[in-house]
Amino acid sequence: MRKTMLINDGWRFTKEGQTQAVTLPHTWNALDGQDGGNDYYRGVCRYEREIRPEELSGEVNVLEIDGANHTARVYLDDALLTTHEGGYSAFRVEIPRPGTLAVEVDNRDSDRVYPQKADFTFYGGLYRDVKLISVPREHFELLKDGTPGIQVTPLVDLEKKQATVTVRTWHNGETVDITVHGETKTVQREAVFTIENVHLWDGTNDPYLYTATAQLPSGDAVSVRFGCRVFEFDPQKGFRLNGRSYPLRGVSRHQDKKGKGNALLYADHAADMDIIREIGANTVRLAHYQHAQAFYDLCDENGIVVWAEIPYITLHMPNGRGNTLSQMQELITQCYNHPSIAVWGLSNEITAASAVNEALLENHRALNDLCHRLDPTRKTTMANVFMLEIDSPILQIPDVNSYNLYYGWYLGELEQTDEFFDEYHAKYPDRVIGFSEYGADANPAFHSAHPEKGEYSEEYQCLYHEHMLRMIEARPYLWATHVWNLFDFAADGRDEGGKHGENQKGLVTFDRQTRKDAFYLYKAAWNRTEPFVHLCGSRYVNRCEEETEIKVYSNRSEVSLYADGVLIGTQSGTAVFRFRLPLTGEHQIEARAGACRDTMVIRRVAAPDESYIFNKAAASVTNWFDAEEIDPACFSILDTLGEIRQHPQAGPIVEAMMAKGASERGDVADAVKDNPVLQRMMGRMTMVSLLKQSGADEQSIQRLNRILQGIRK
Ligand code: ADA
Repeated sequence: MRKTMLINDGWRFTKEGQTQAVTLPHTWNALDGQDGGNDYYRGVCRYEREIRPEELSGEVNVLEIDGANHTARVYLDDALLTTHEGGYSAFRVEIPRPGTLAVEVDNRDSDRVYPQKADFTFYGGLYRDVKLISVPREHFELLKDGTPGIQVTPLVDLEKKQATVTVRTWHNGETVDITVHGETKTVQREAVFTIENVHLWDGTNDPYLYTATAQLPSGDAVSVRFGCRVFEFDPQKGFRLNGRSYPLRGVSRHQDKKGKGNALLYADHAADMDIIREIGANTVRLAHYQHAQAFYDLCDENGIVVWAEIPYITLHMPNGRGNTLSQMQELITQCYNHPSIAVWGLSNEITAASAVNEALLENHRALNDLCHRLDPTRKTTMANVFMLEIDSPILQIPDVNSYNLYYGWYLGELEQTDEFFDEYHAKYPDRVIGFSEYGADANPAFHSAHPEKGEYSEEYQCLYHEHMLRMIEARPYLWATHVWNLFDFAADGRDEGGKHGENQKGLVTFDRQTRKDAFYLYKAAWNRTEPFVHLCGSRYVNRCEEETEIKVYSNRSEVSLYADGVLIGTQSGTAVFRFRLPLTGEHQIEARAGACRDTMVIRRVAAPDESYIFNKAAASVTNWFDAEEIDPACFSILDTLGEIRQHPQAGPIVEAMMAKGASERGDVADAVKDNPVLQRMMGRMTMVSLLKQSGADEQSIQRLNRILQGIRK
């Protein structure tokens, strides 16, 4: 018999000489990792617990630690039992006798353990479950890479409606009884089963799961669920599930939450999955590391197709090669049986801070080969940064490609996303391409009648995503698209958009309490089961425009708008419904679609509500520039950098201005200057948007405009 016991209680936690009692899951960065300043505690802390004789009830007793970020050293009565490098995968070690168990957890800088440079907080701690597994002398393998001891490979023949299920086991006995779908076979290690009239794991429609069980004569048994499905990737038709088109449209998720850090409970995971189901996504990218087994289980149960990855991110470390391979080995070993997983992600934006050189290529080839060796049934992918040239040799390594693009947020205009994919697809029609990240930050406190990037307004986030939704719908060849991110998350180094330490690209706030308006755009496009209607701008109460836009998101095809009980209009369409409404005083607004209702109150005010404006300086630039008379026969800040650059008189003026700005920004600017992709992209931007993004003040923008207006085109 096998006994698995949680030992989350009774721990003593010591940080900098101070000891306190804690219950796992626990992180020491729950608060300082989320409050900005990039100053959260990164050090070595110690967790201790007595292991009592009665807790070691097996002939062999194994400790399982599901997550210790990022390096753990495990001691029993001060003797080192094991060291584990990698903060997001599980590991096990045998506990030979009772005693004092101590786990030293280390989240200091390292030149060999990933991640070290990334836009999220590296919370230190024993932040997942810790267990004791007691087994007889004859038992399934436990130690190697945290293996479940059983591996199930279902291969489906769709025409015959048949699955061939190969079950492999690792154990130290002679024979094993393996049972699948009511049939038991006694074998040494491996058995093959045929399931006729197979019930498919069919995504969100019907995520049917089978169970495979293996038992040894000693009584030790393991049991896993598996699903029978066919995933295909077509460069023209995109993703296919079980032989039919099934575009993967969804979101990314980080594993942290306001006030808790990464120390989540099962209820937190389940609540996140409920939100994924509510928005109607059929895929999730579990970024940027191995997530809790509980979450992959939830994806299996809910039919959510998963992109799983390791934290090989931003910067290639010459000493980190072994760590990328061991993290991938653990990811695949521990997650192989999850039917929801479609791809293994090799790296994320790895060329953001590293050159594409032989060391980088070799590390990716080694990872790619490892994935194929451990799992010939799945594809590999990478999430590439927008600056990576599309003819880069690194794109030839993974089976399918993907890009993270933020045109229309950090740099460039929304339409450049469309152009990027059109160019890529025209040049490489035989390559599978996806859109692994896109998003725009929004703080639900900020609002705007004329949404612009950089405002952090909910309204700009909506416009951004409306564009991306249209862009995606027009390009069915995109195998997967993932919004960055479903939830705001901690990046302690950030300080922007009115919050410290948060990346606010979430469609839902960090505490999961507020669904931003953009959430409902995707819900309208993706959720086919729960009819709803949503009024945008319910937090944008005080408006000073004479006539305002009322926007409604709904998955119904007809929406009616009422103001103060009077019908304003009825519109047919999909997802987005726009109405104009003259504002006089305070108005009760109601949207109706079938039996669904949503209401809000808005009111006319004399002057803009300052509390809605994040960047007051940039807002005044916008106002000035909207009102100014600009002579189109002459150059102005409305022209693109590319157009101005080509003119013999205007060109040198902007070049000199750009060079001055660059010298103030140091090494980042060098990367921009030498990067042809960035240069091309900047060439397509208007001078005013470039200047605003670089933080130029109103006066200097006006000055440049006056100079340019003096030069005829
Ligand atoms: C990168 C990175 C993400 C994310 C994003 C952002 O693309 O892959 O981790 O943080 O930037 O929001 O800037």
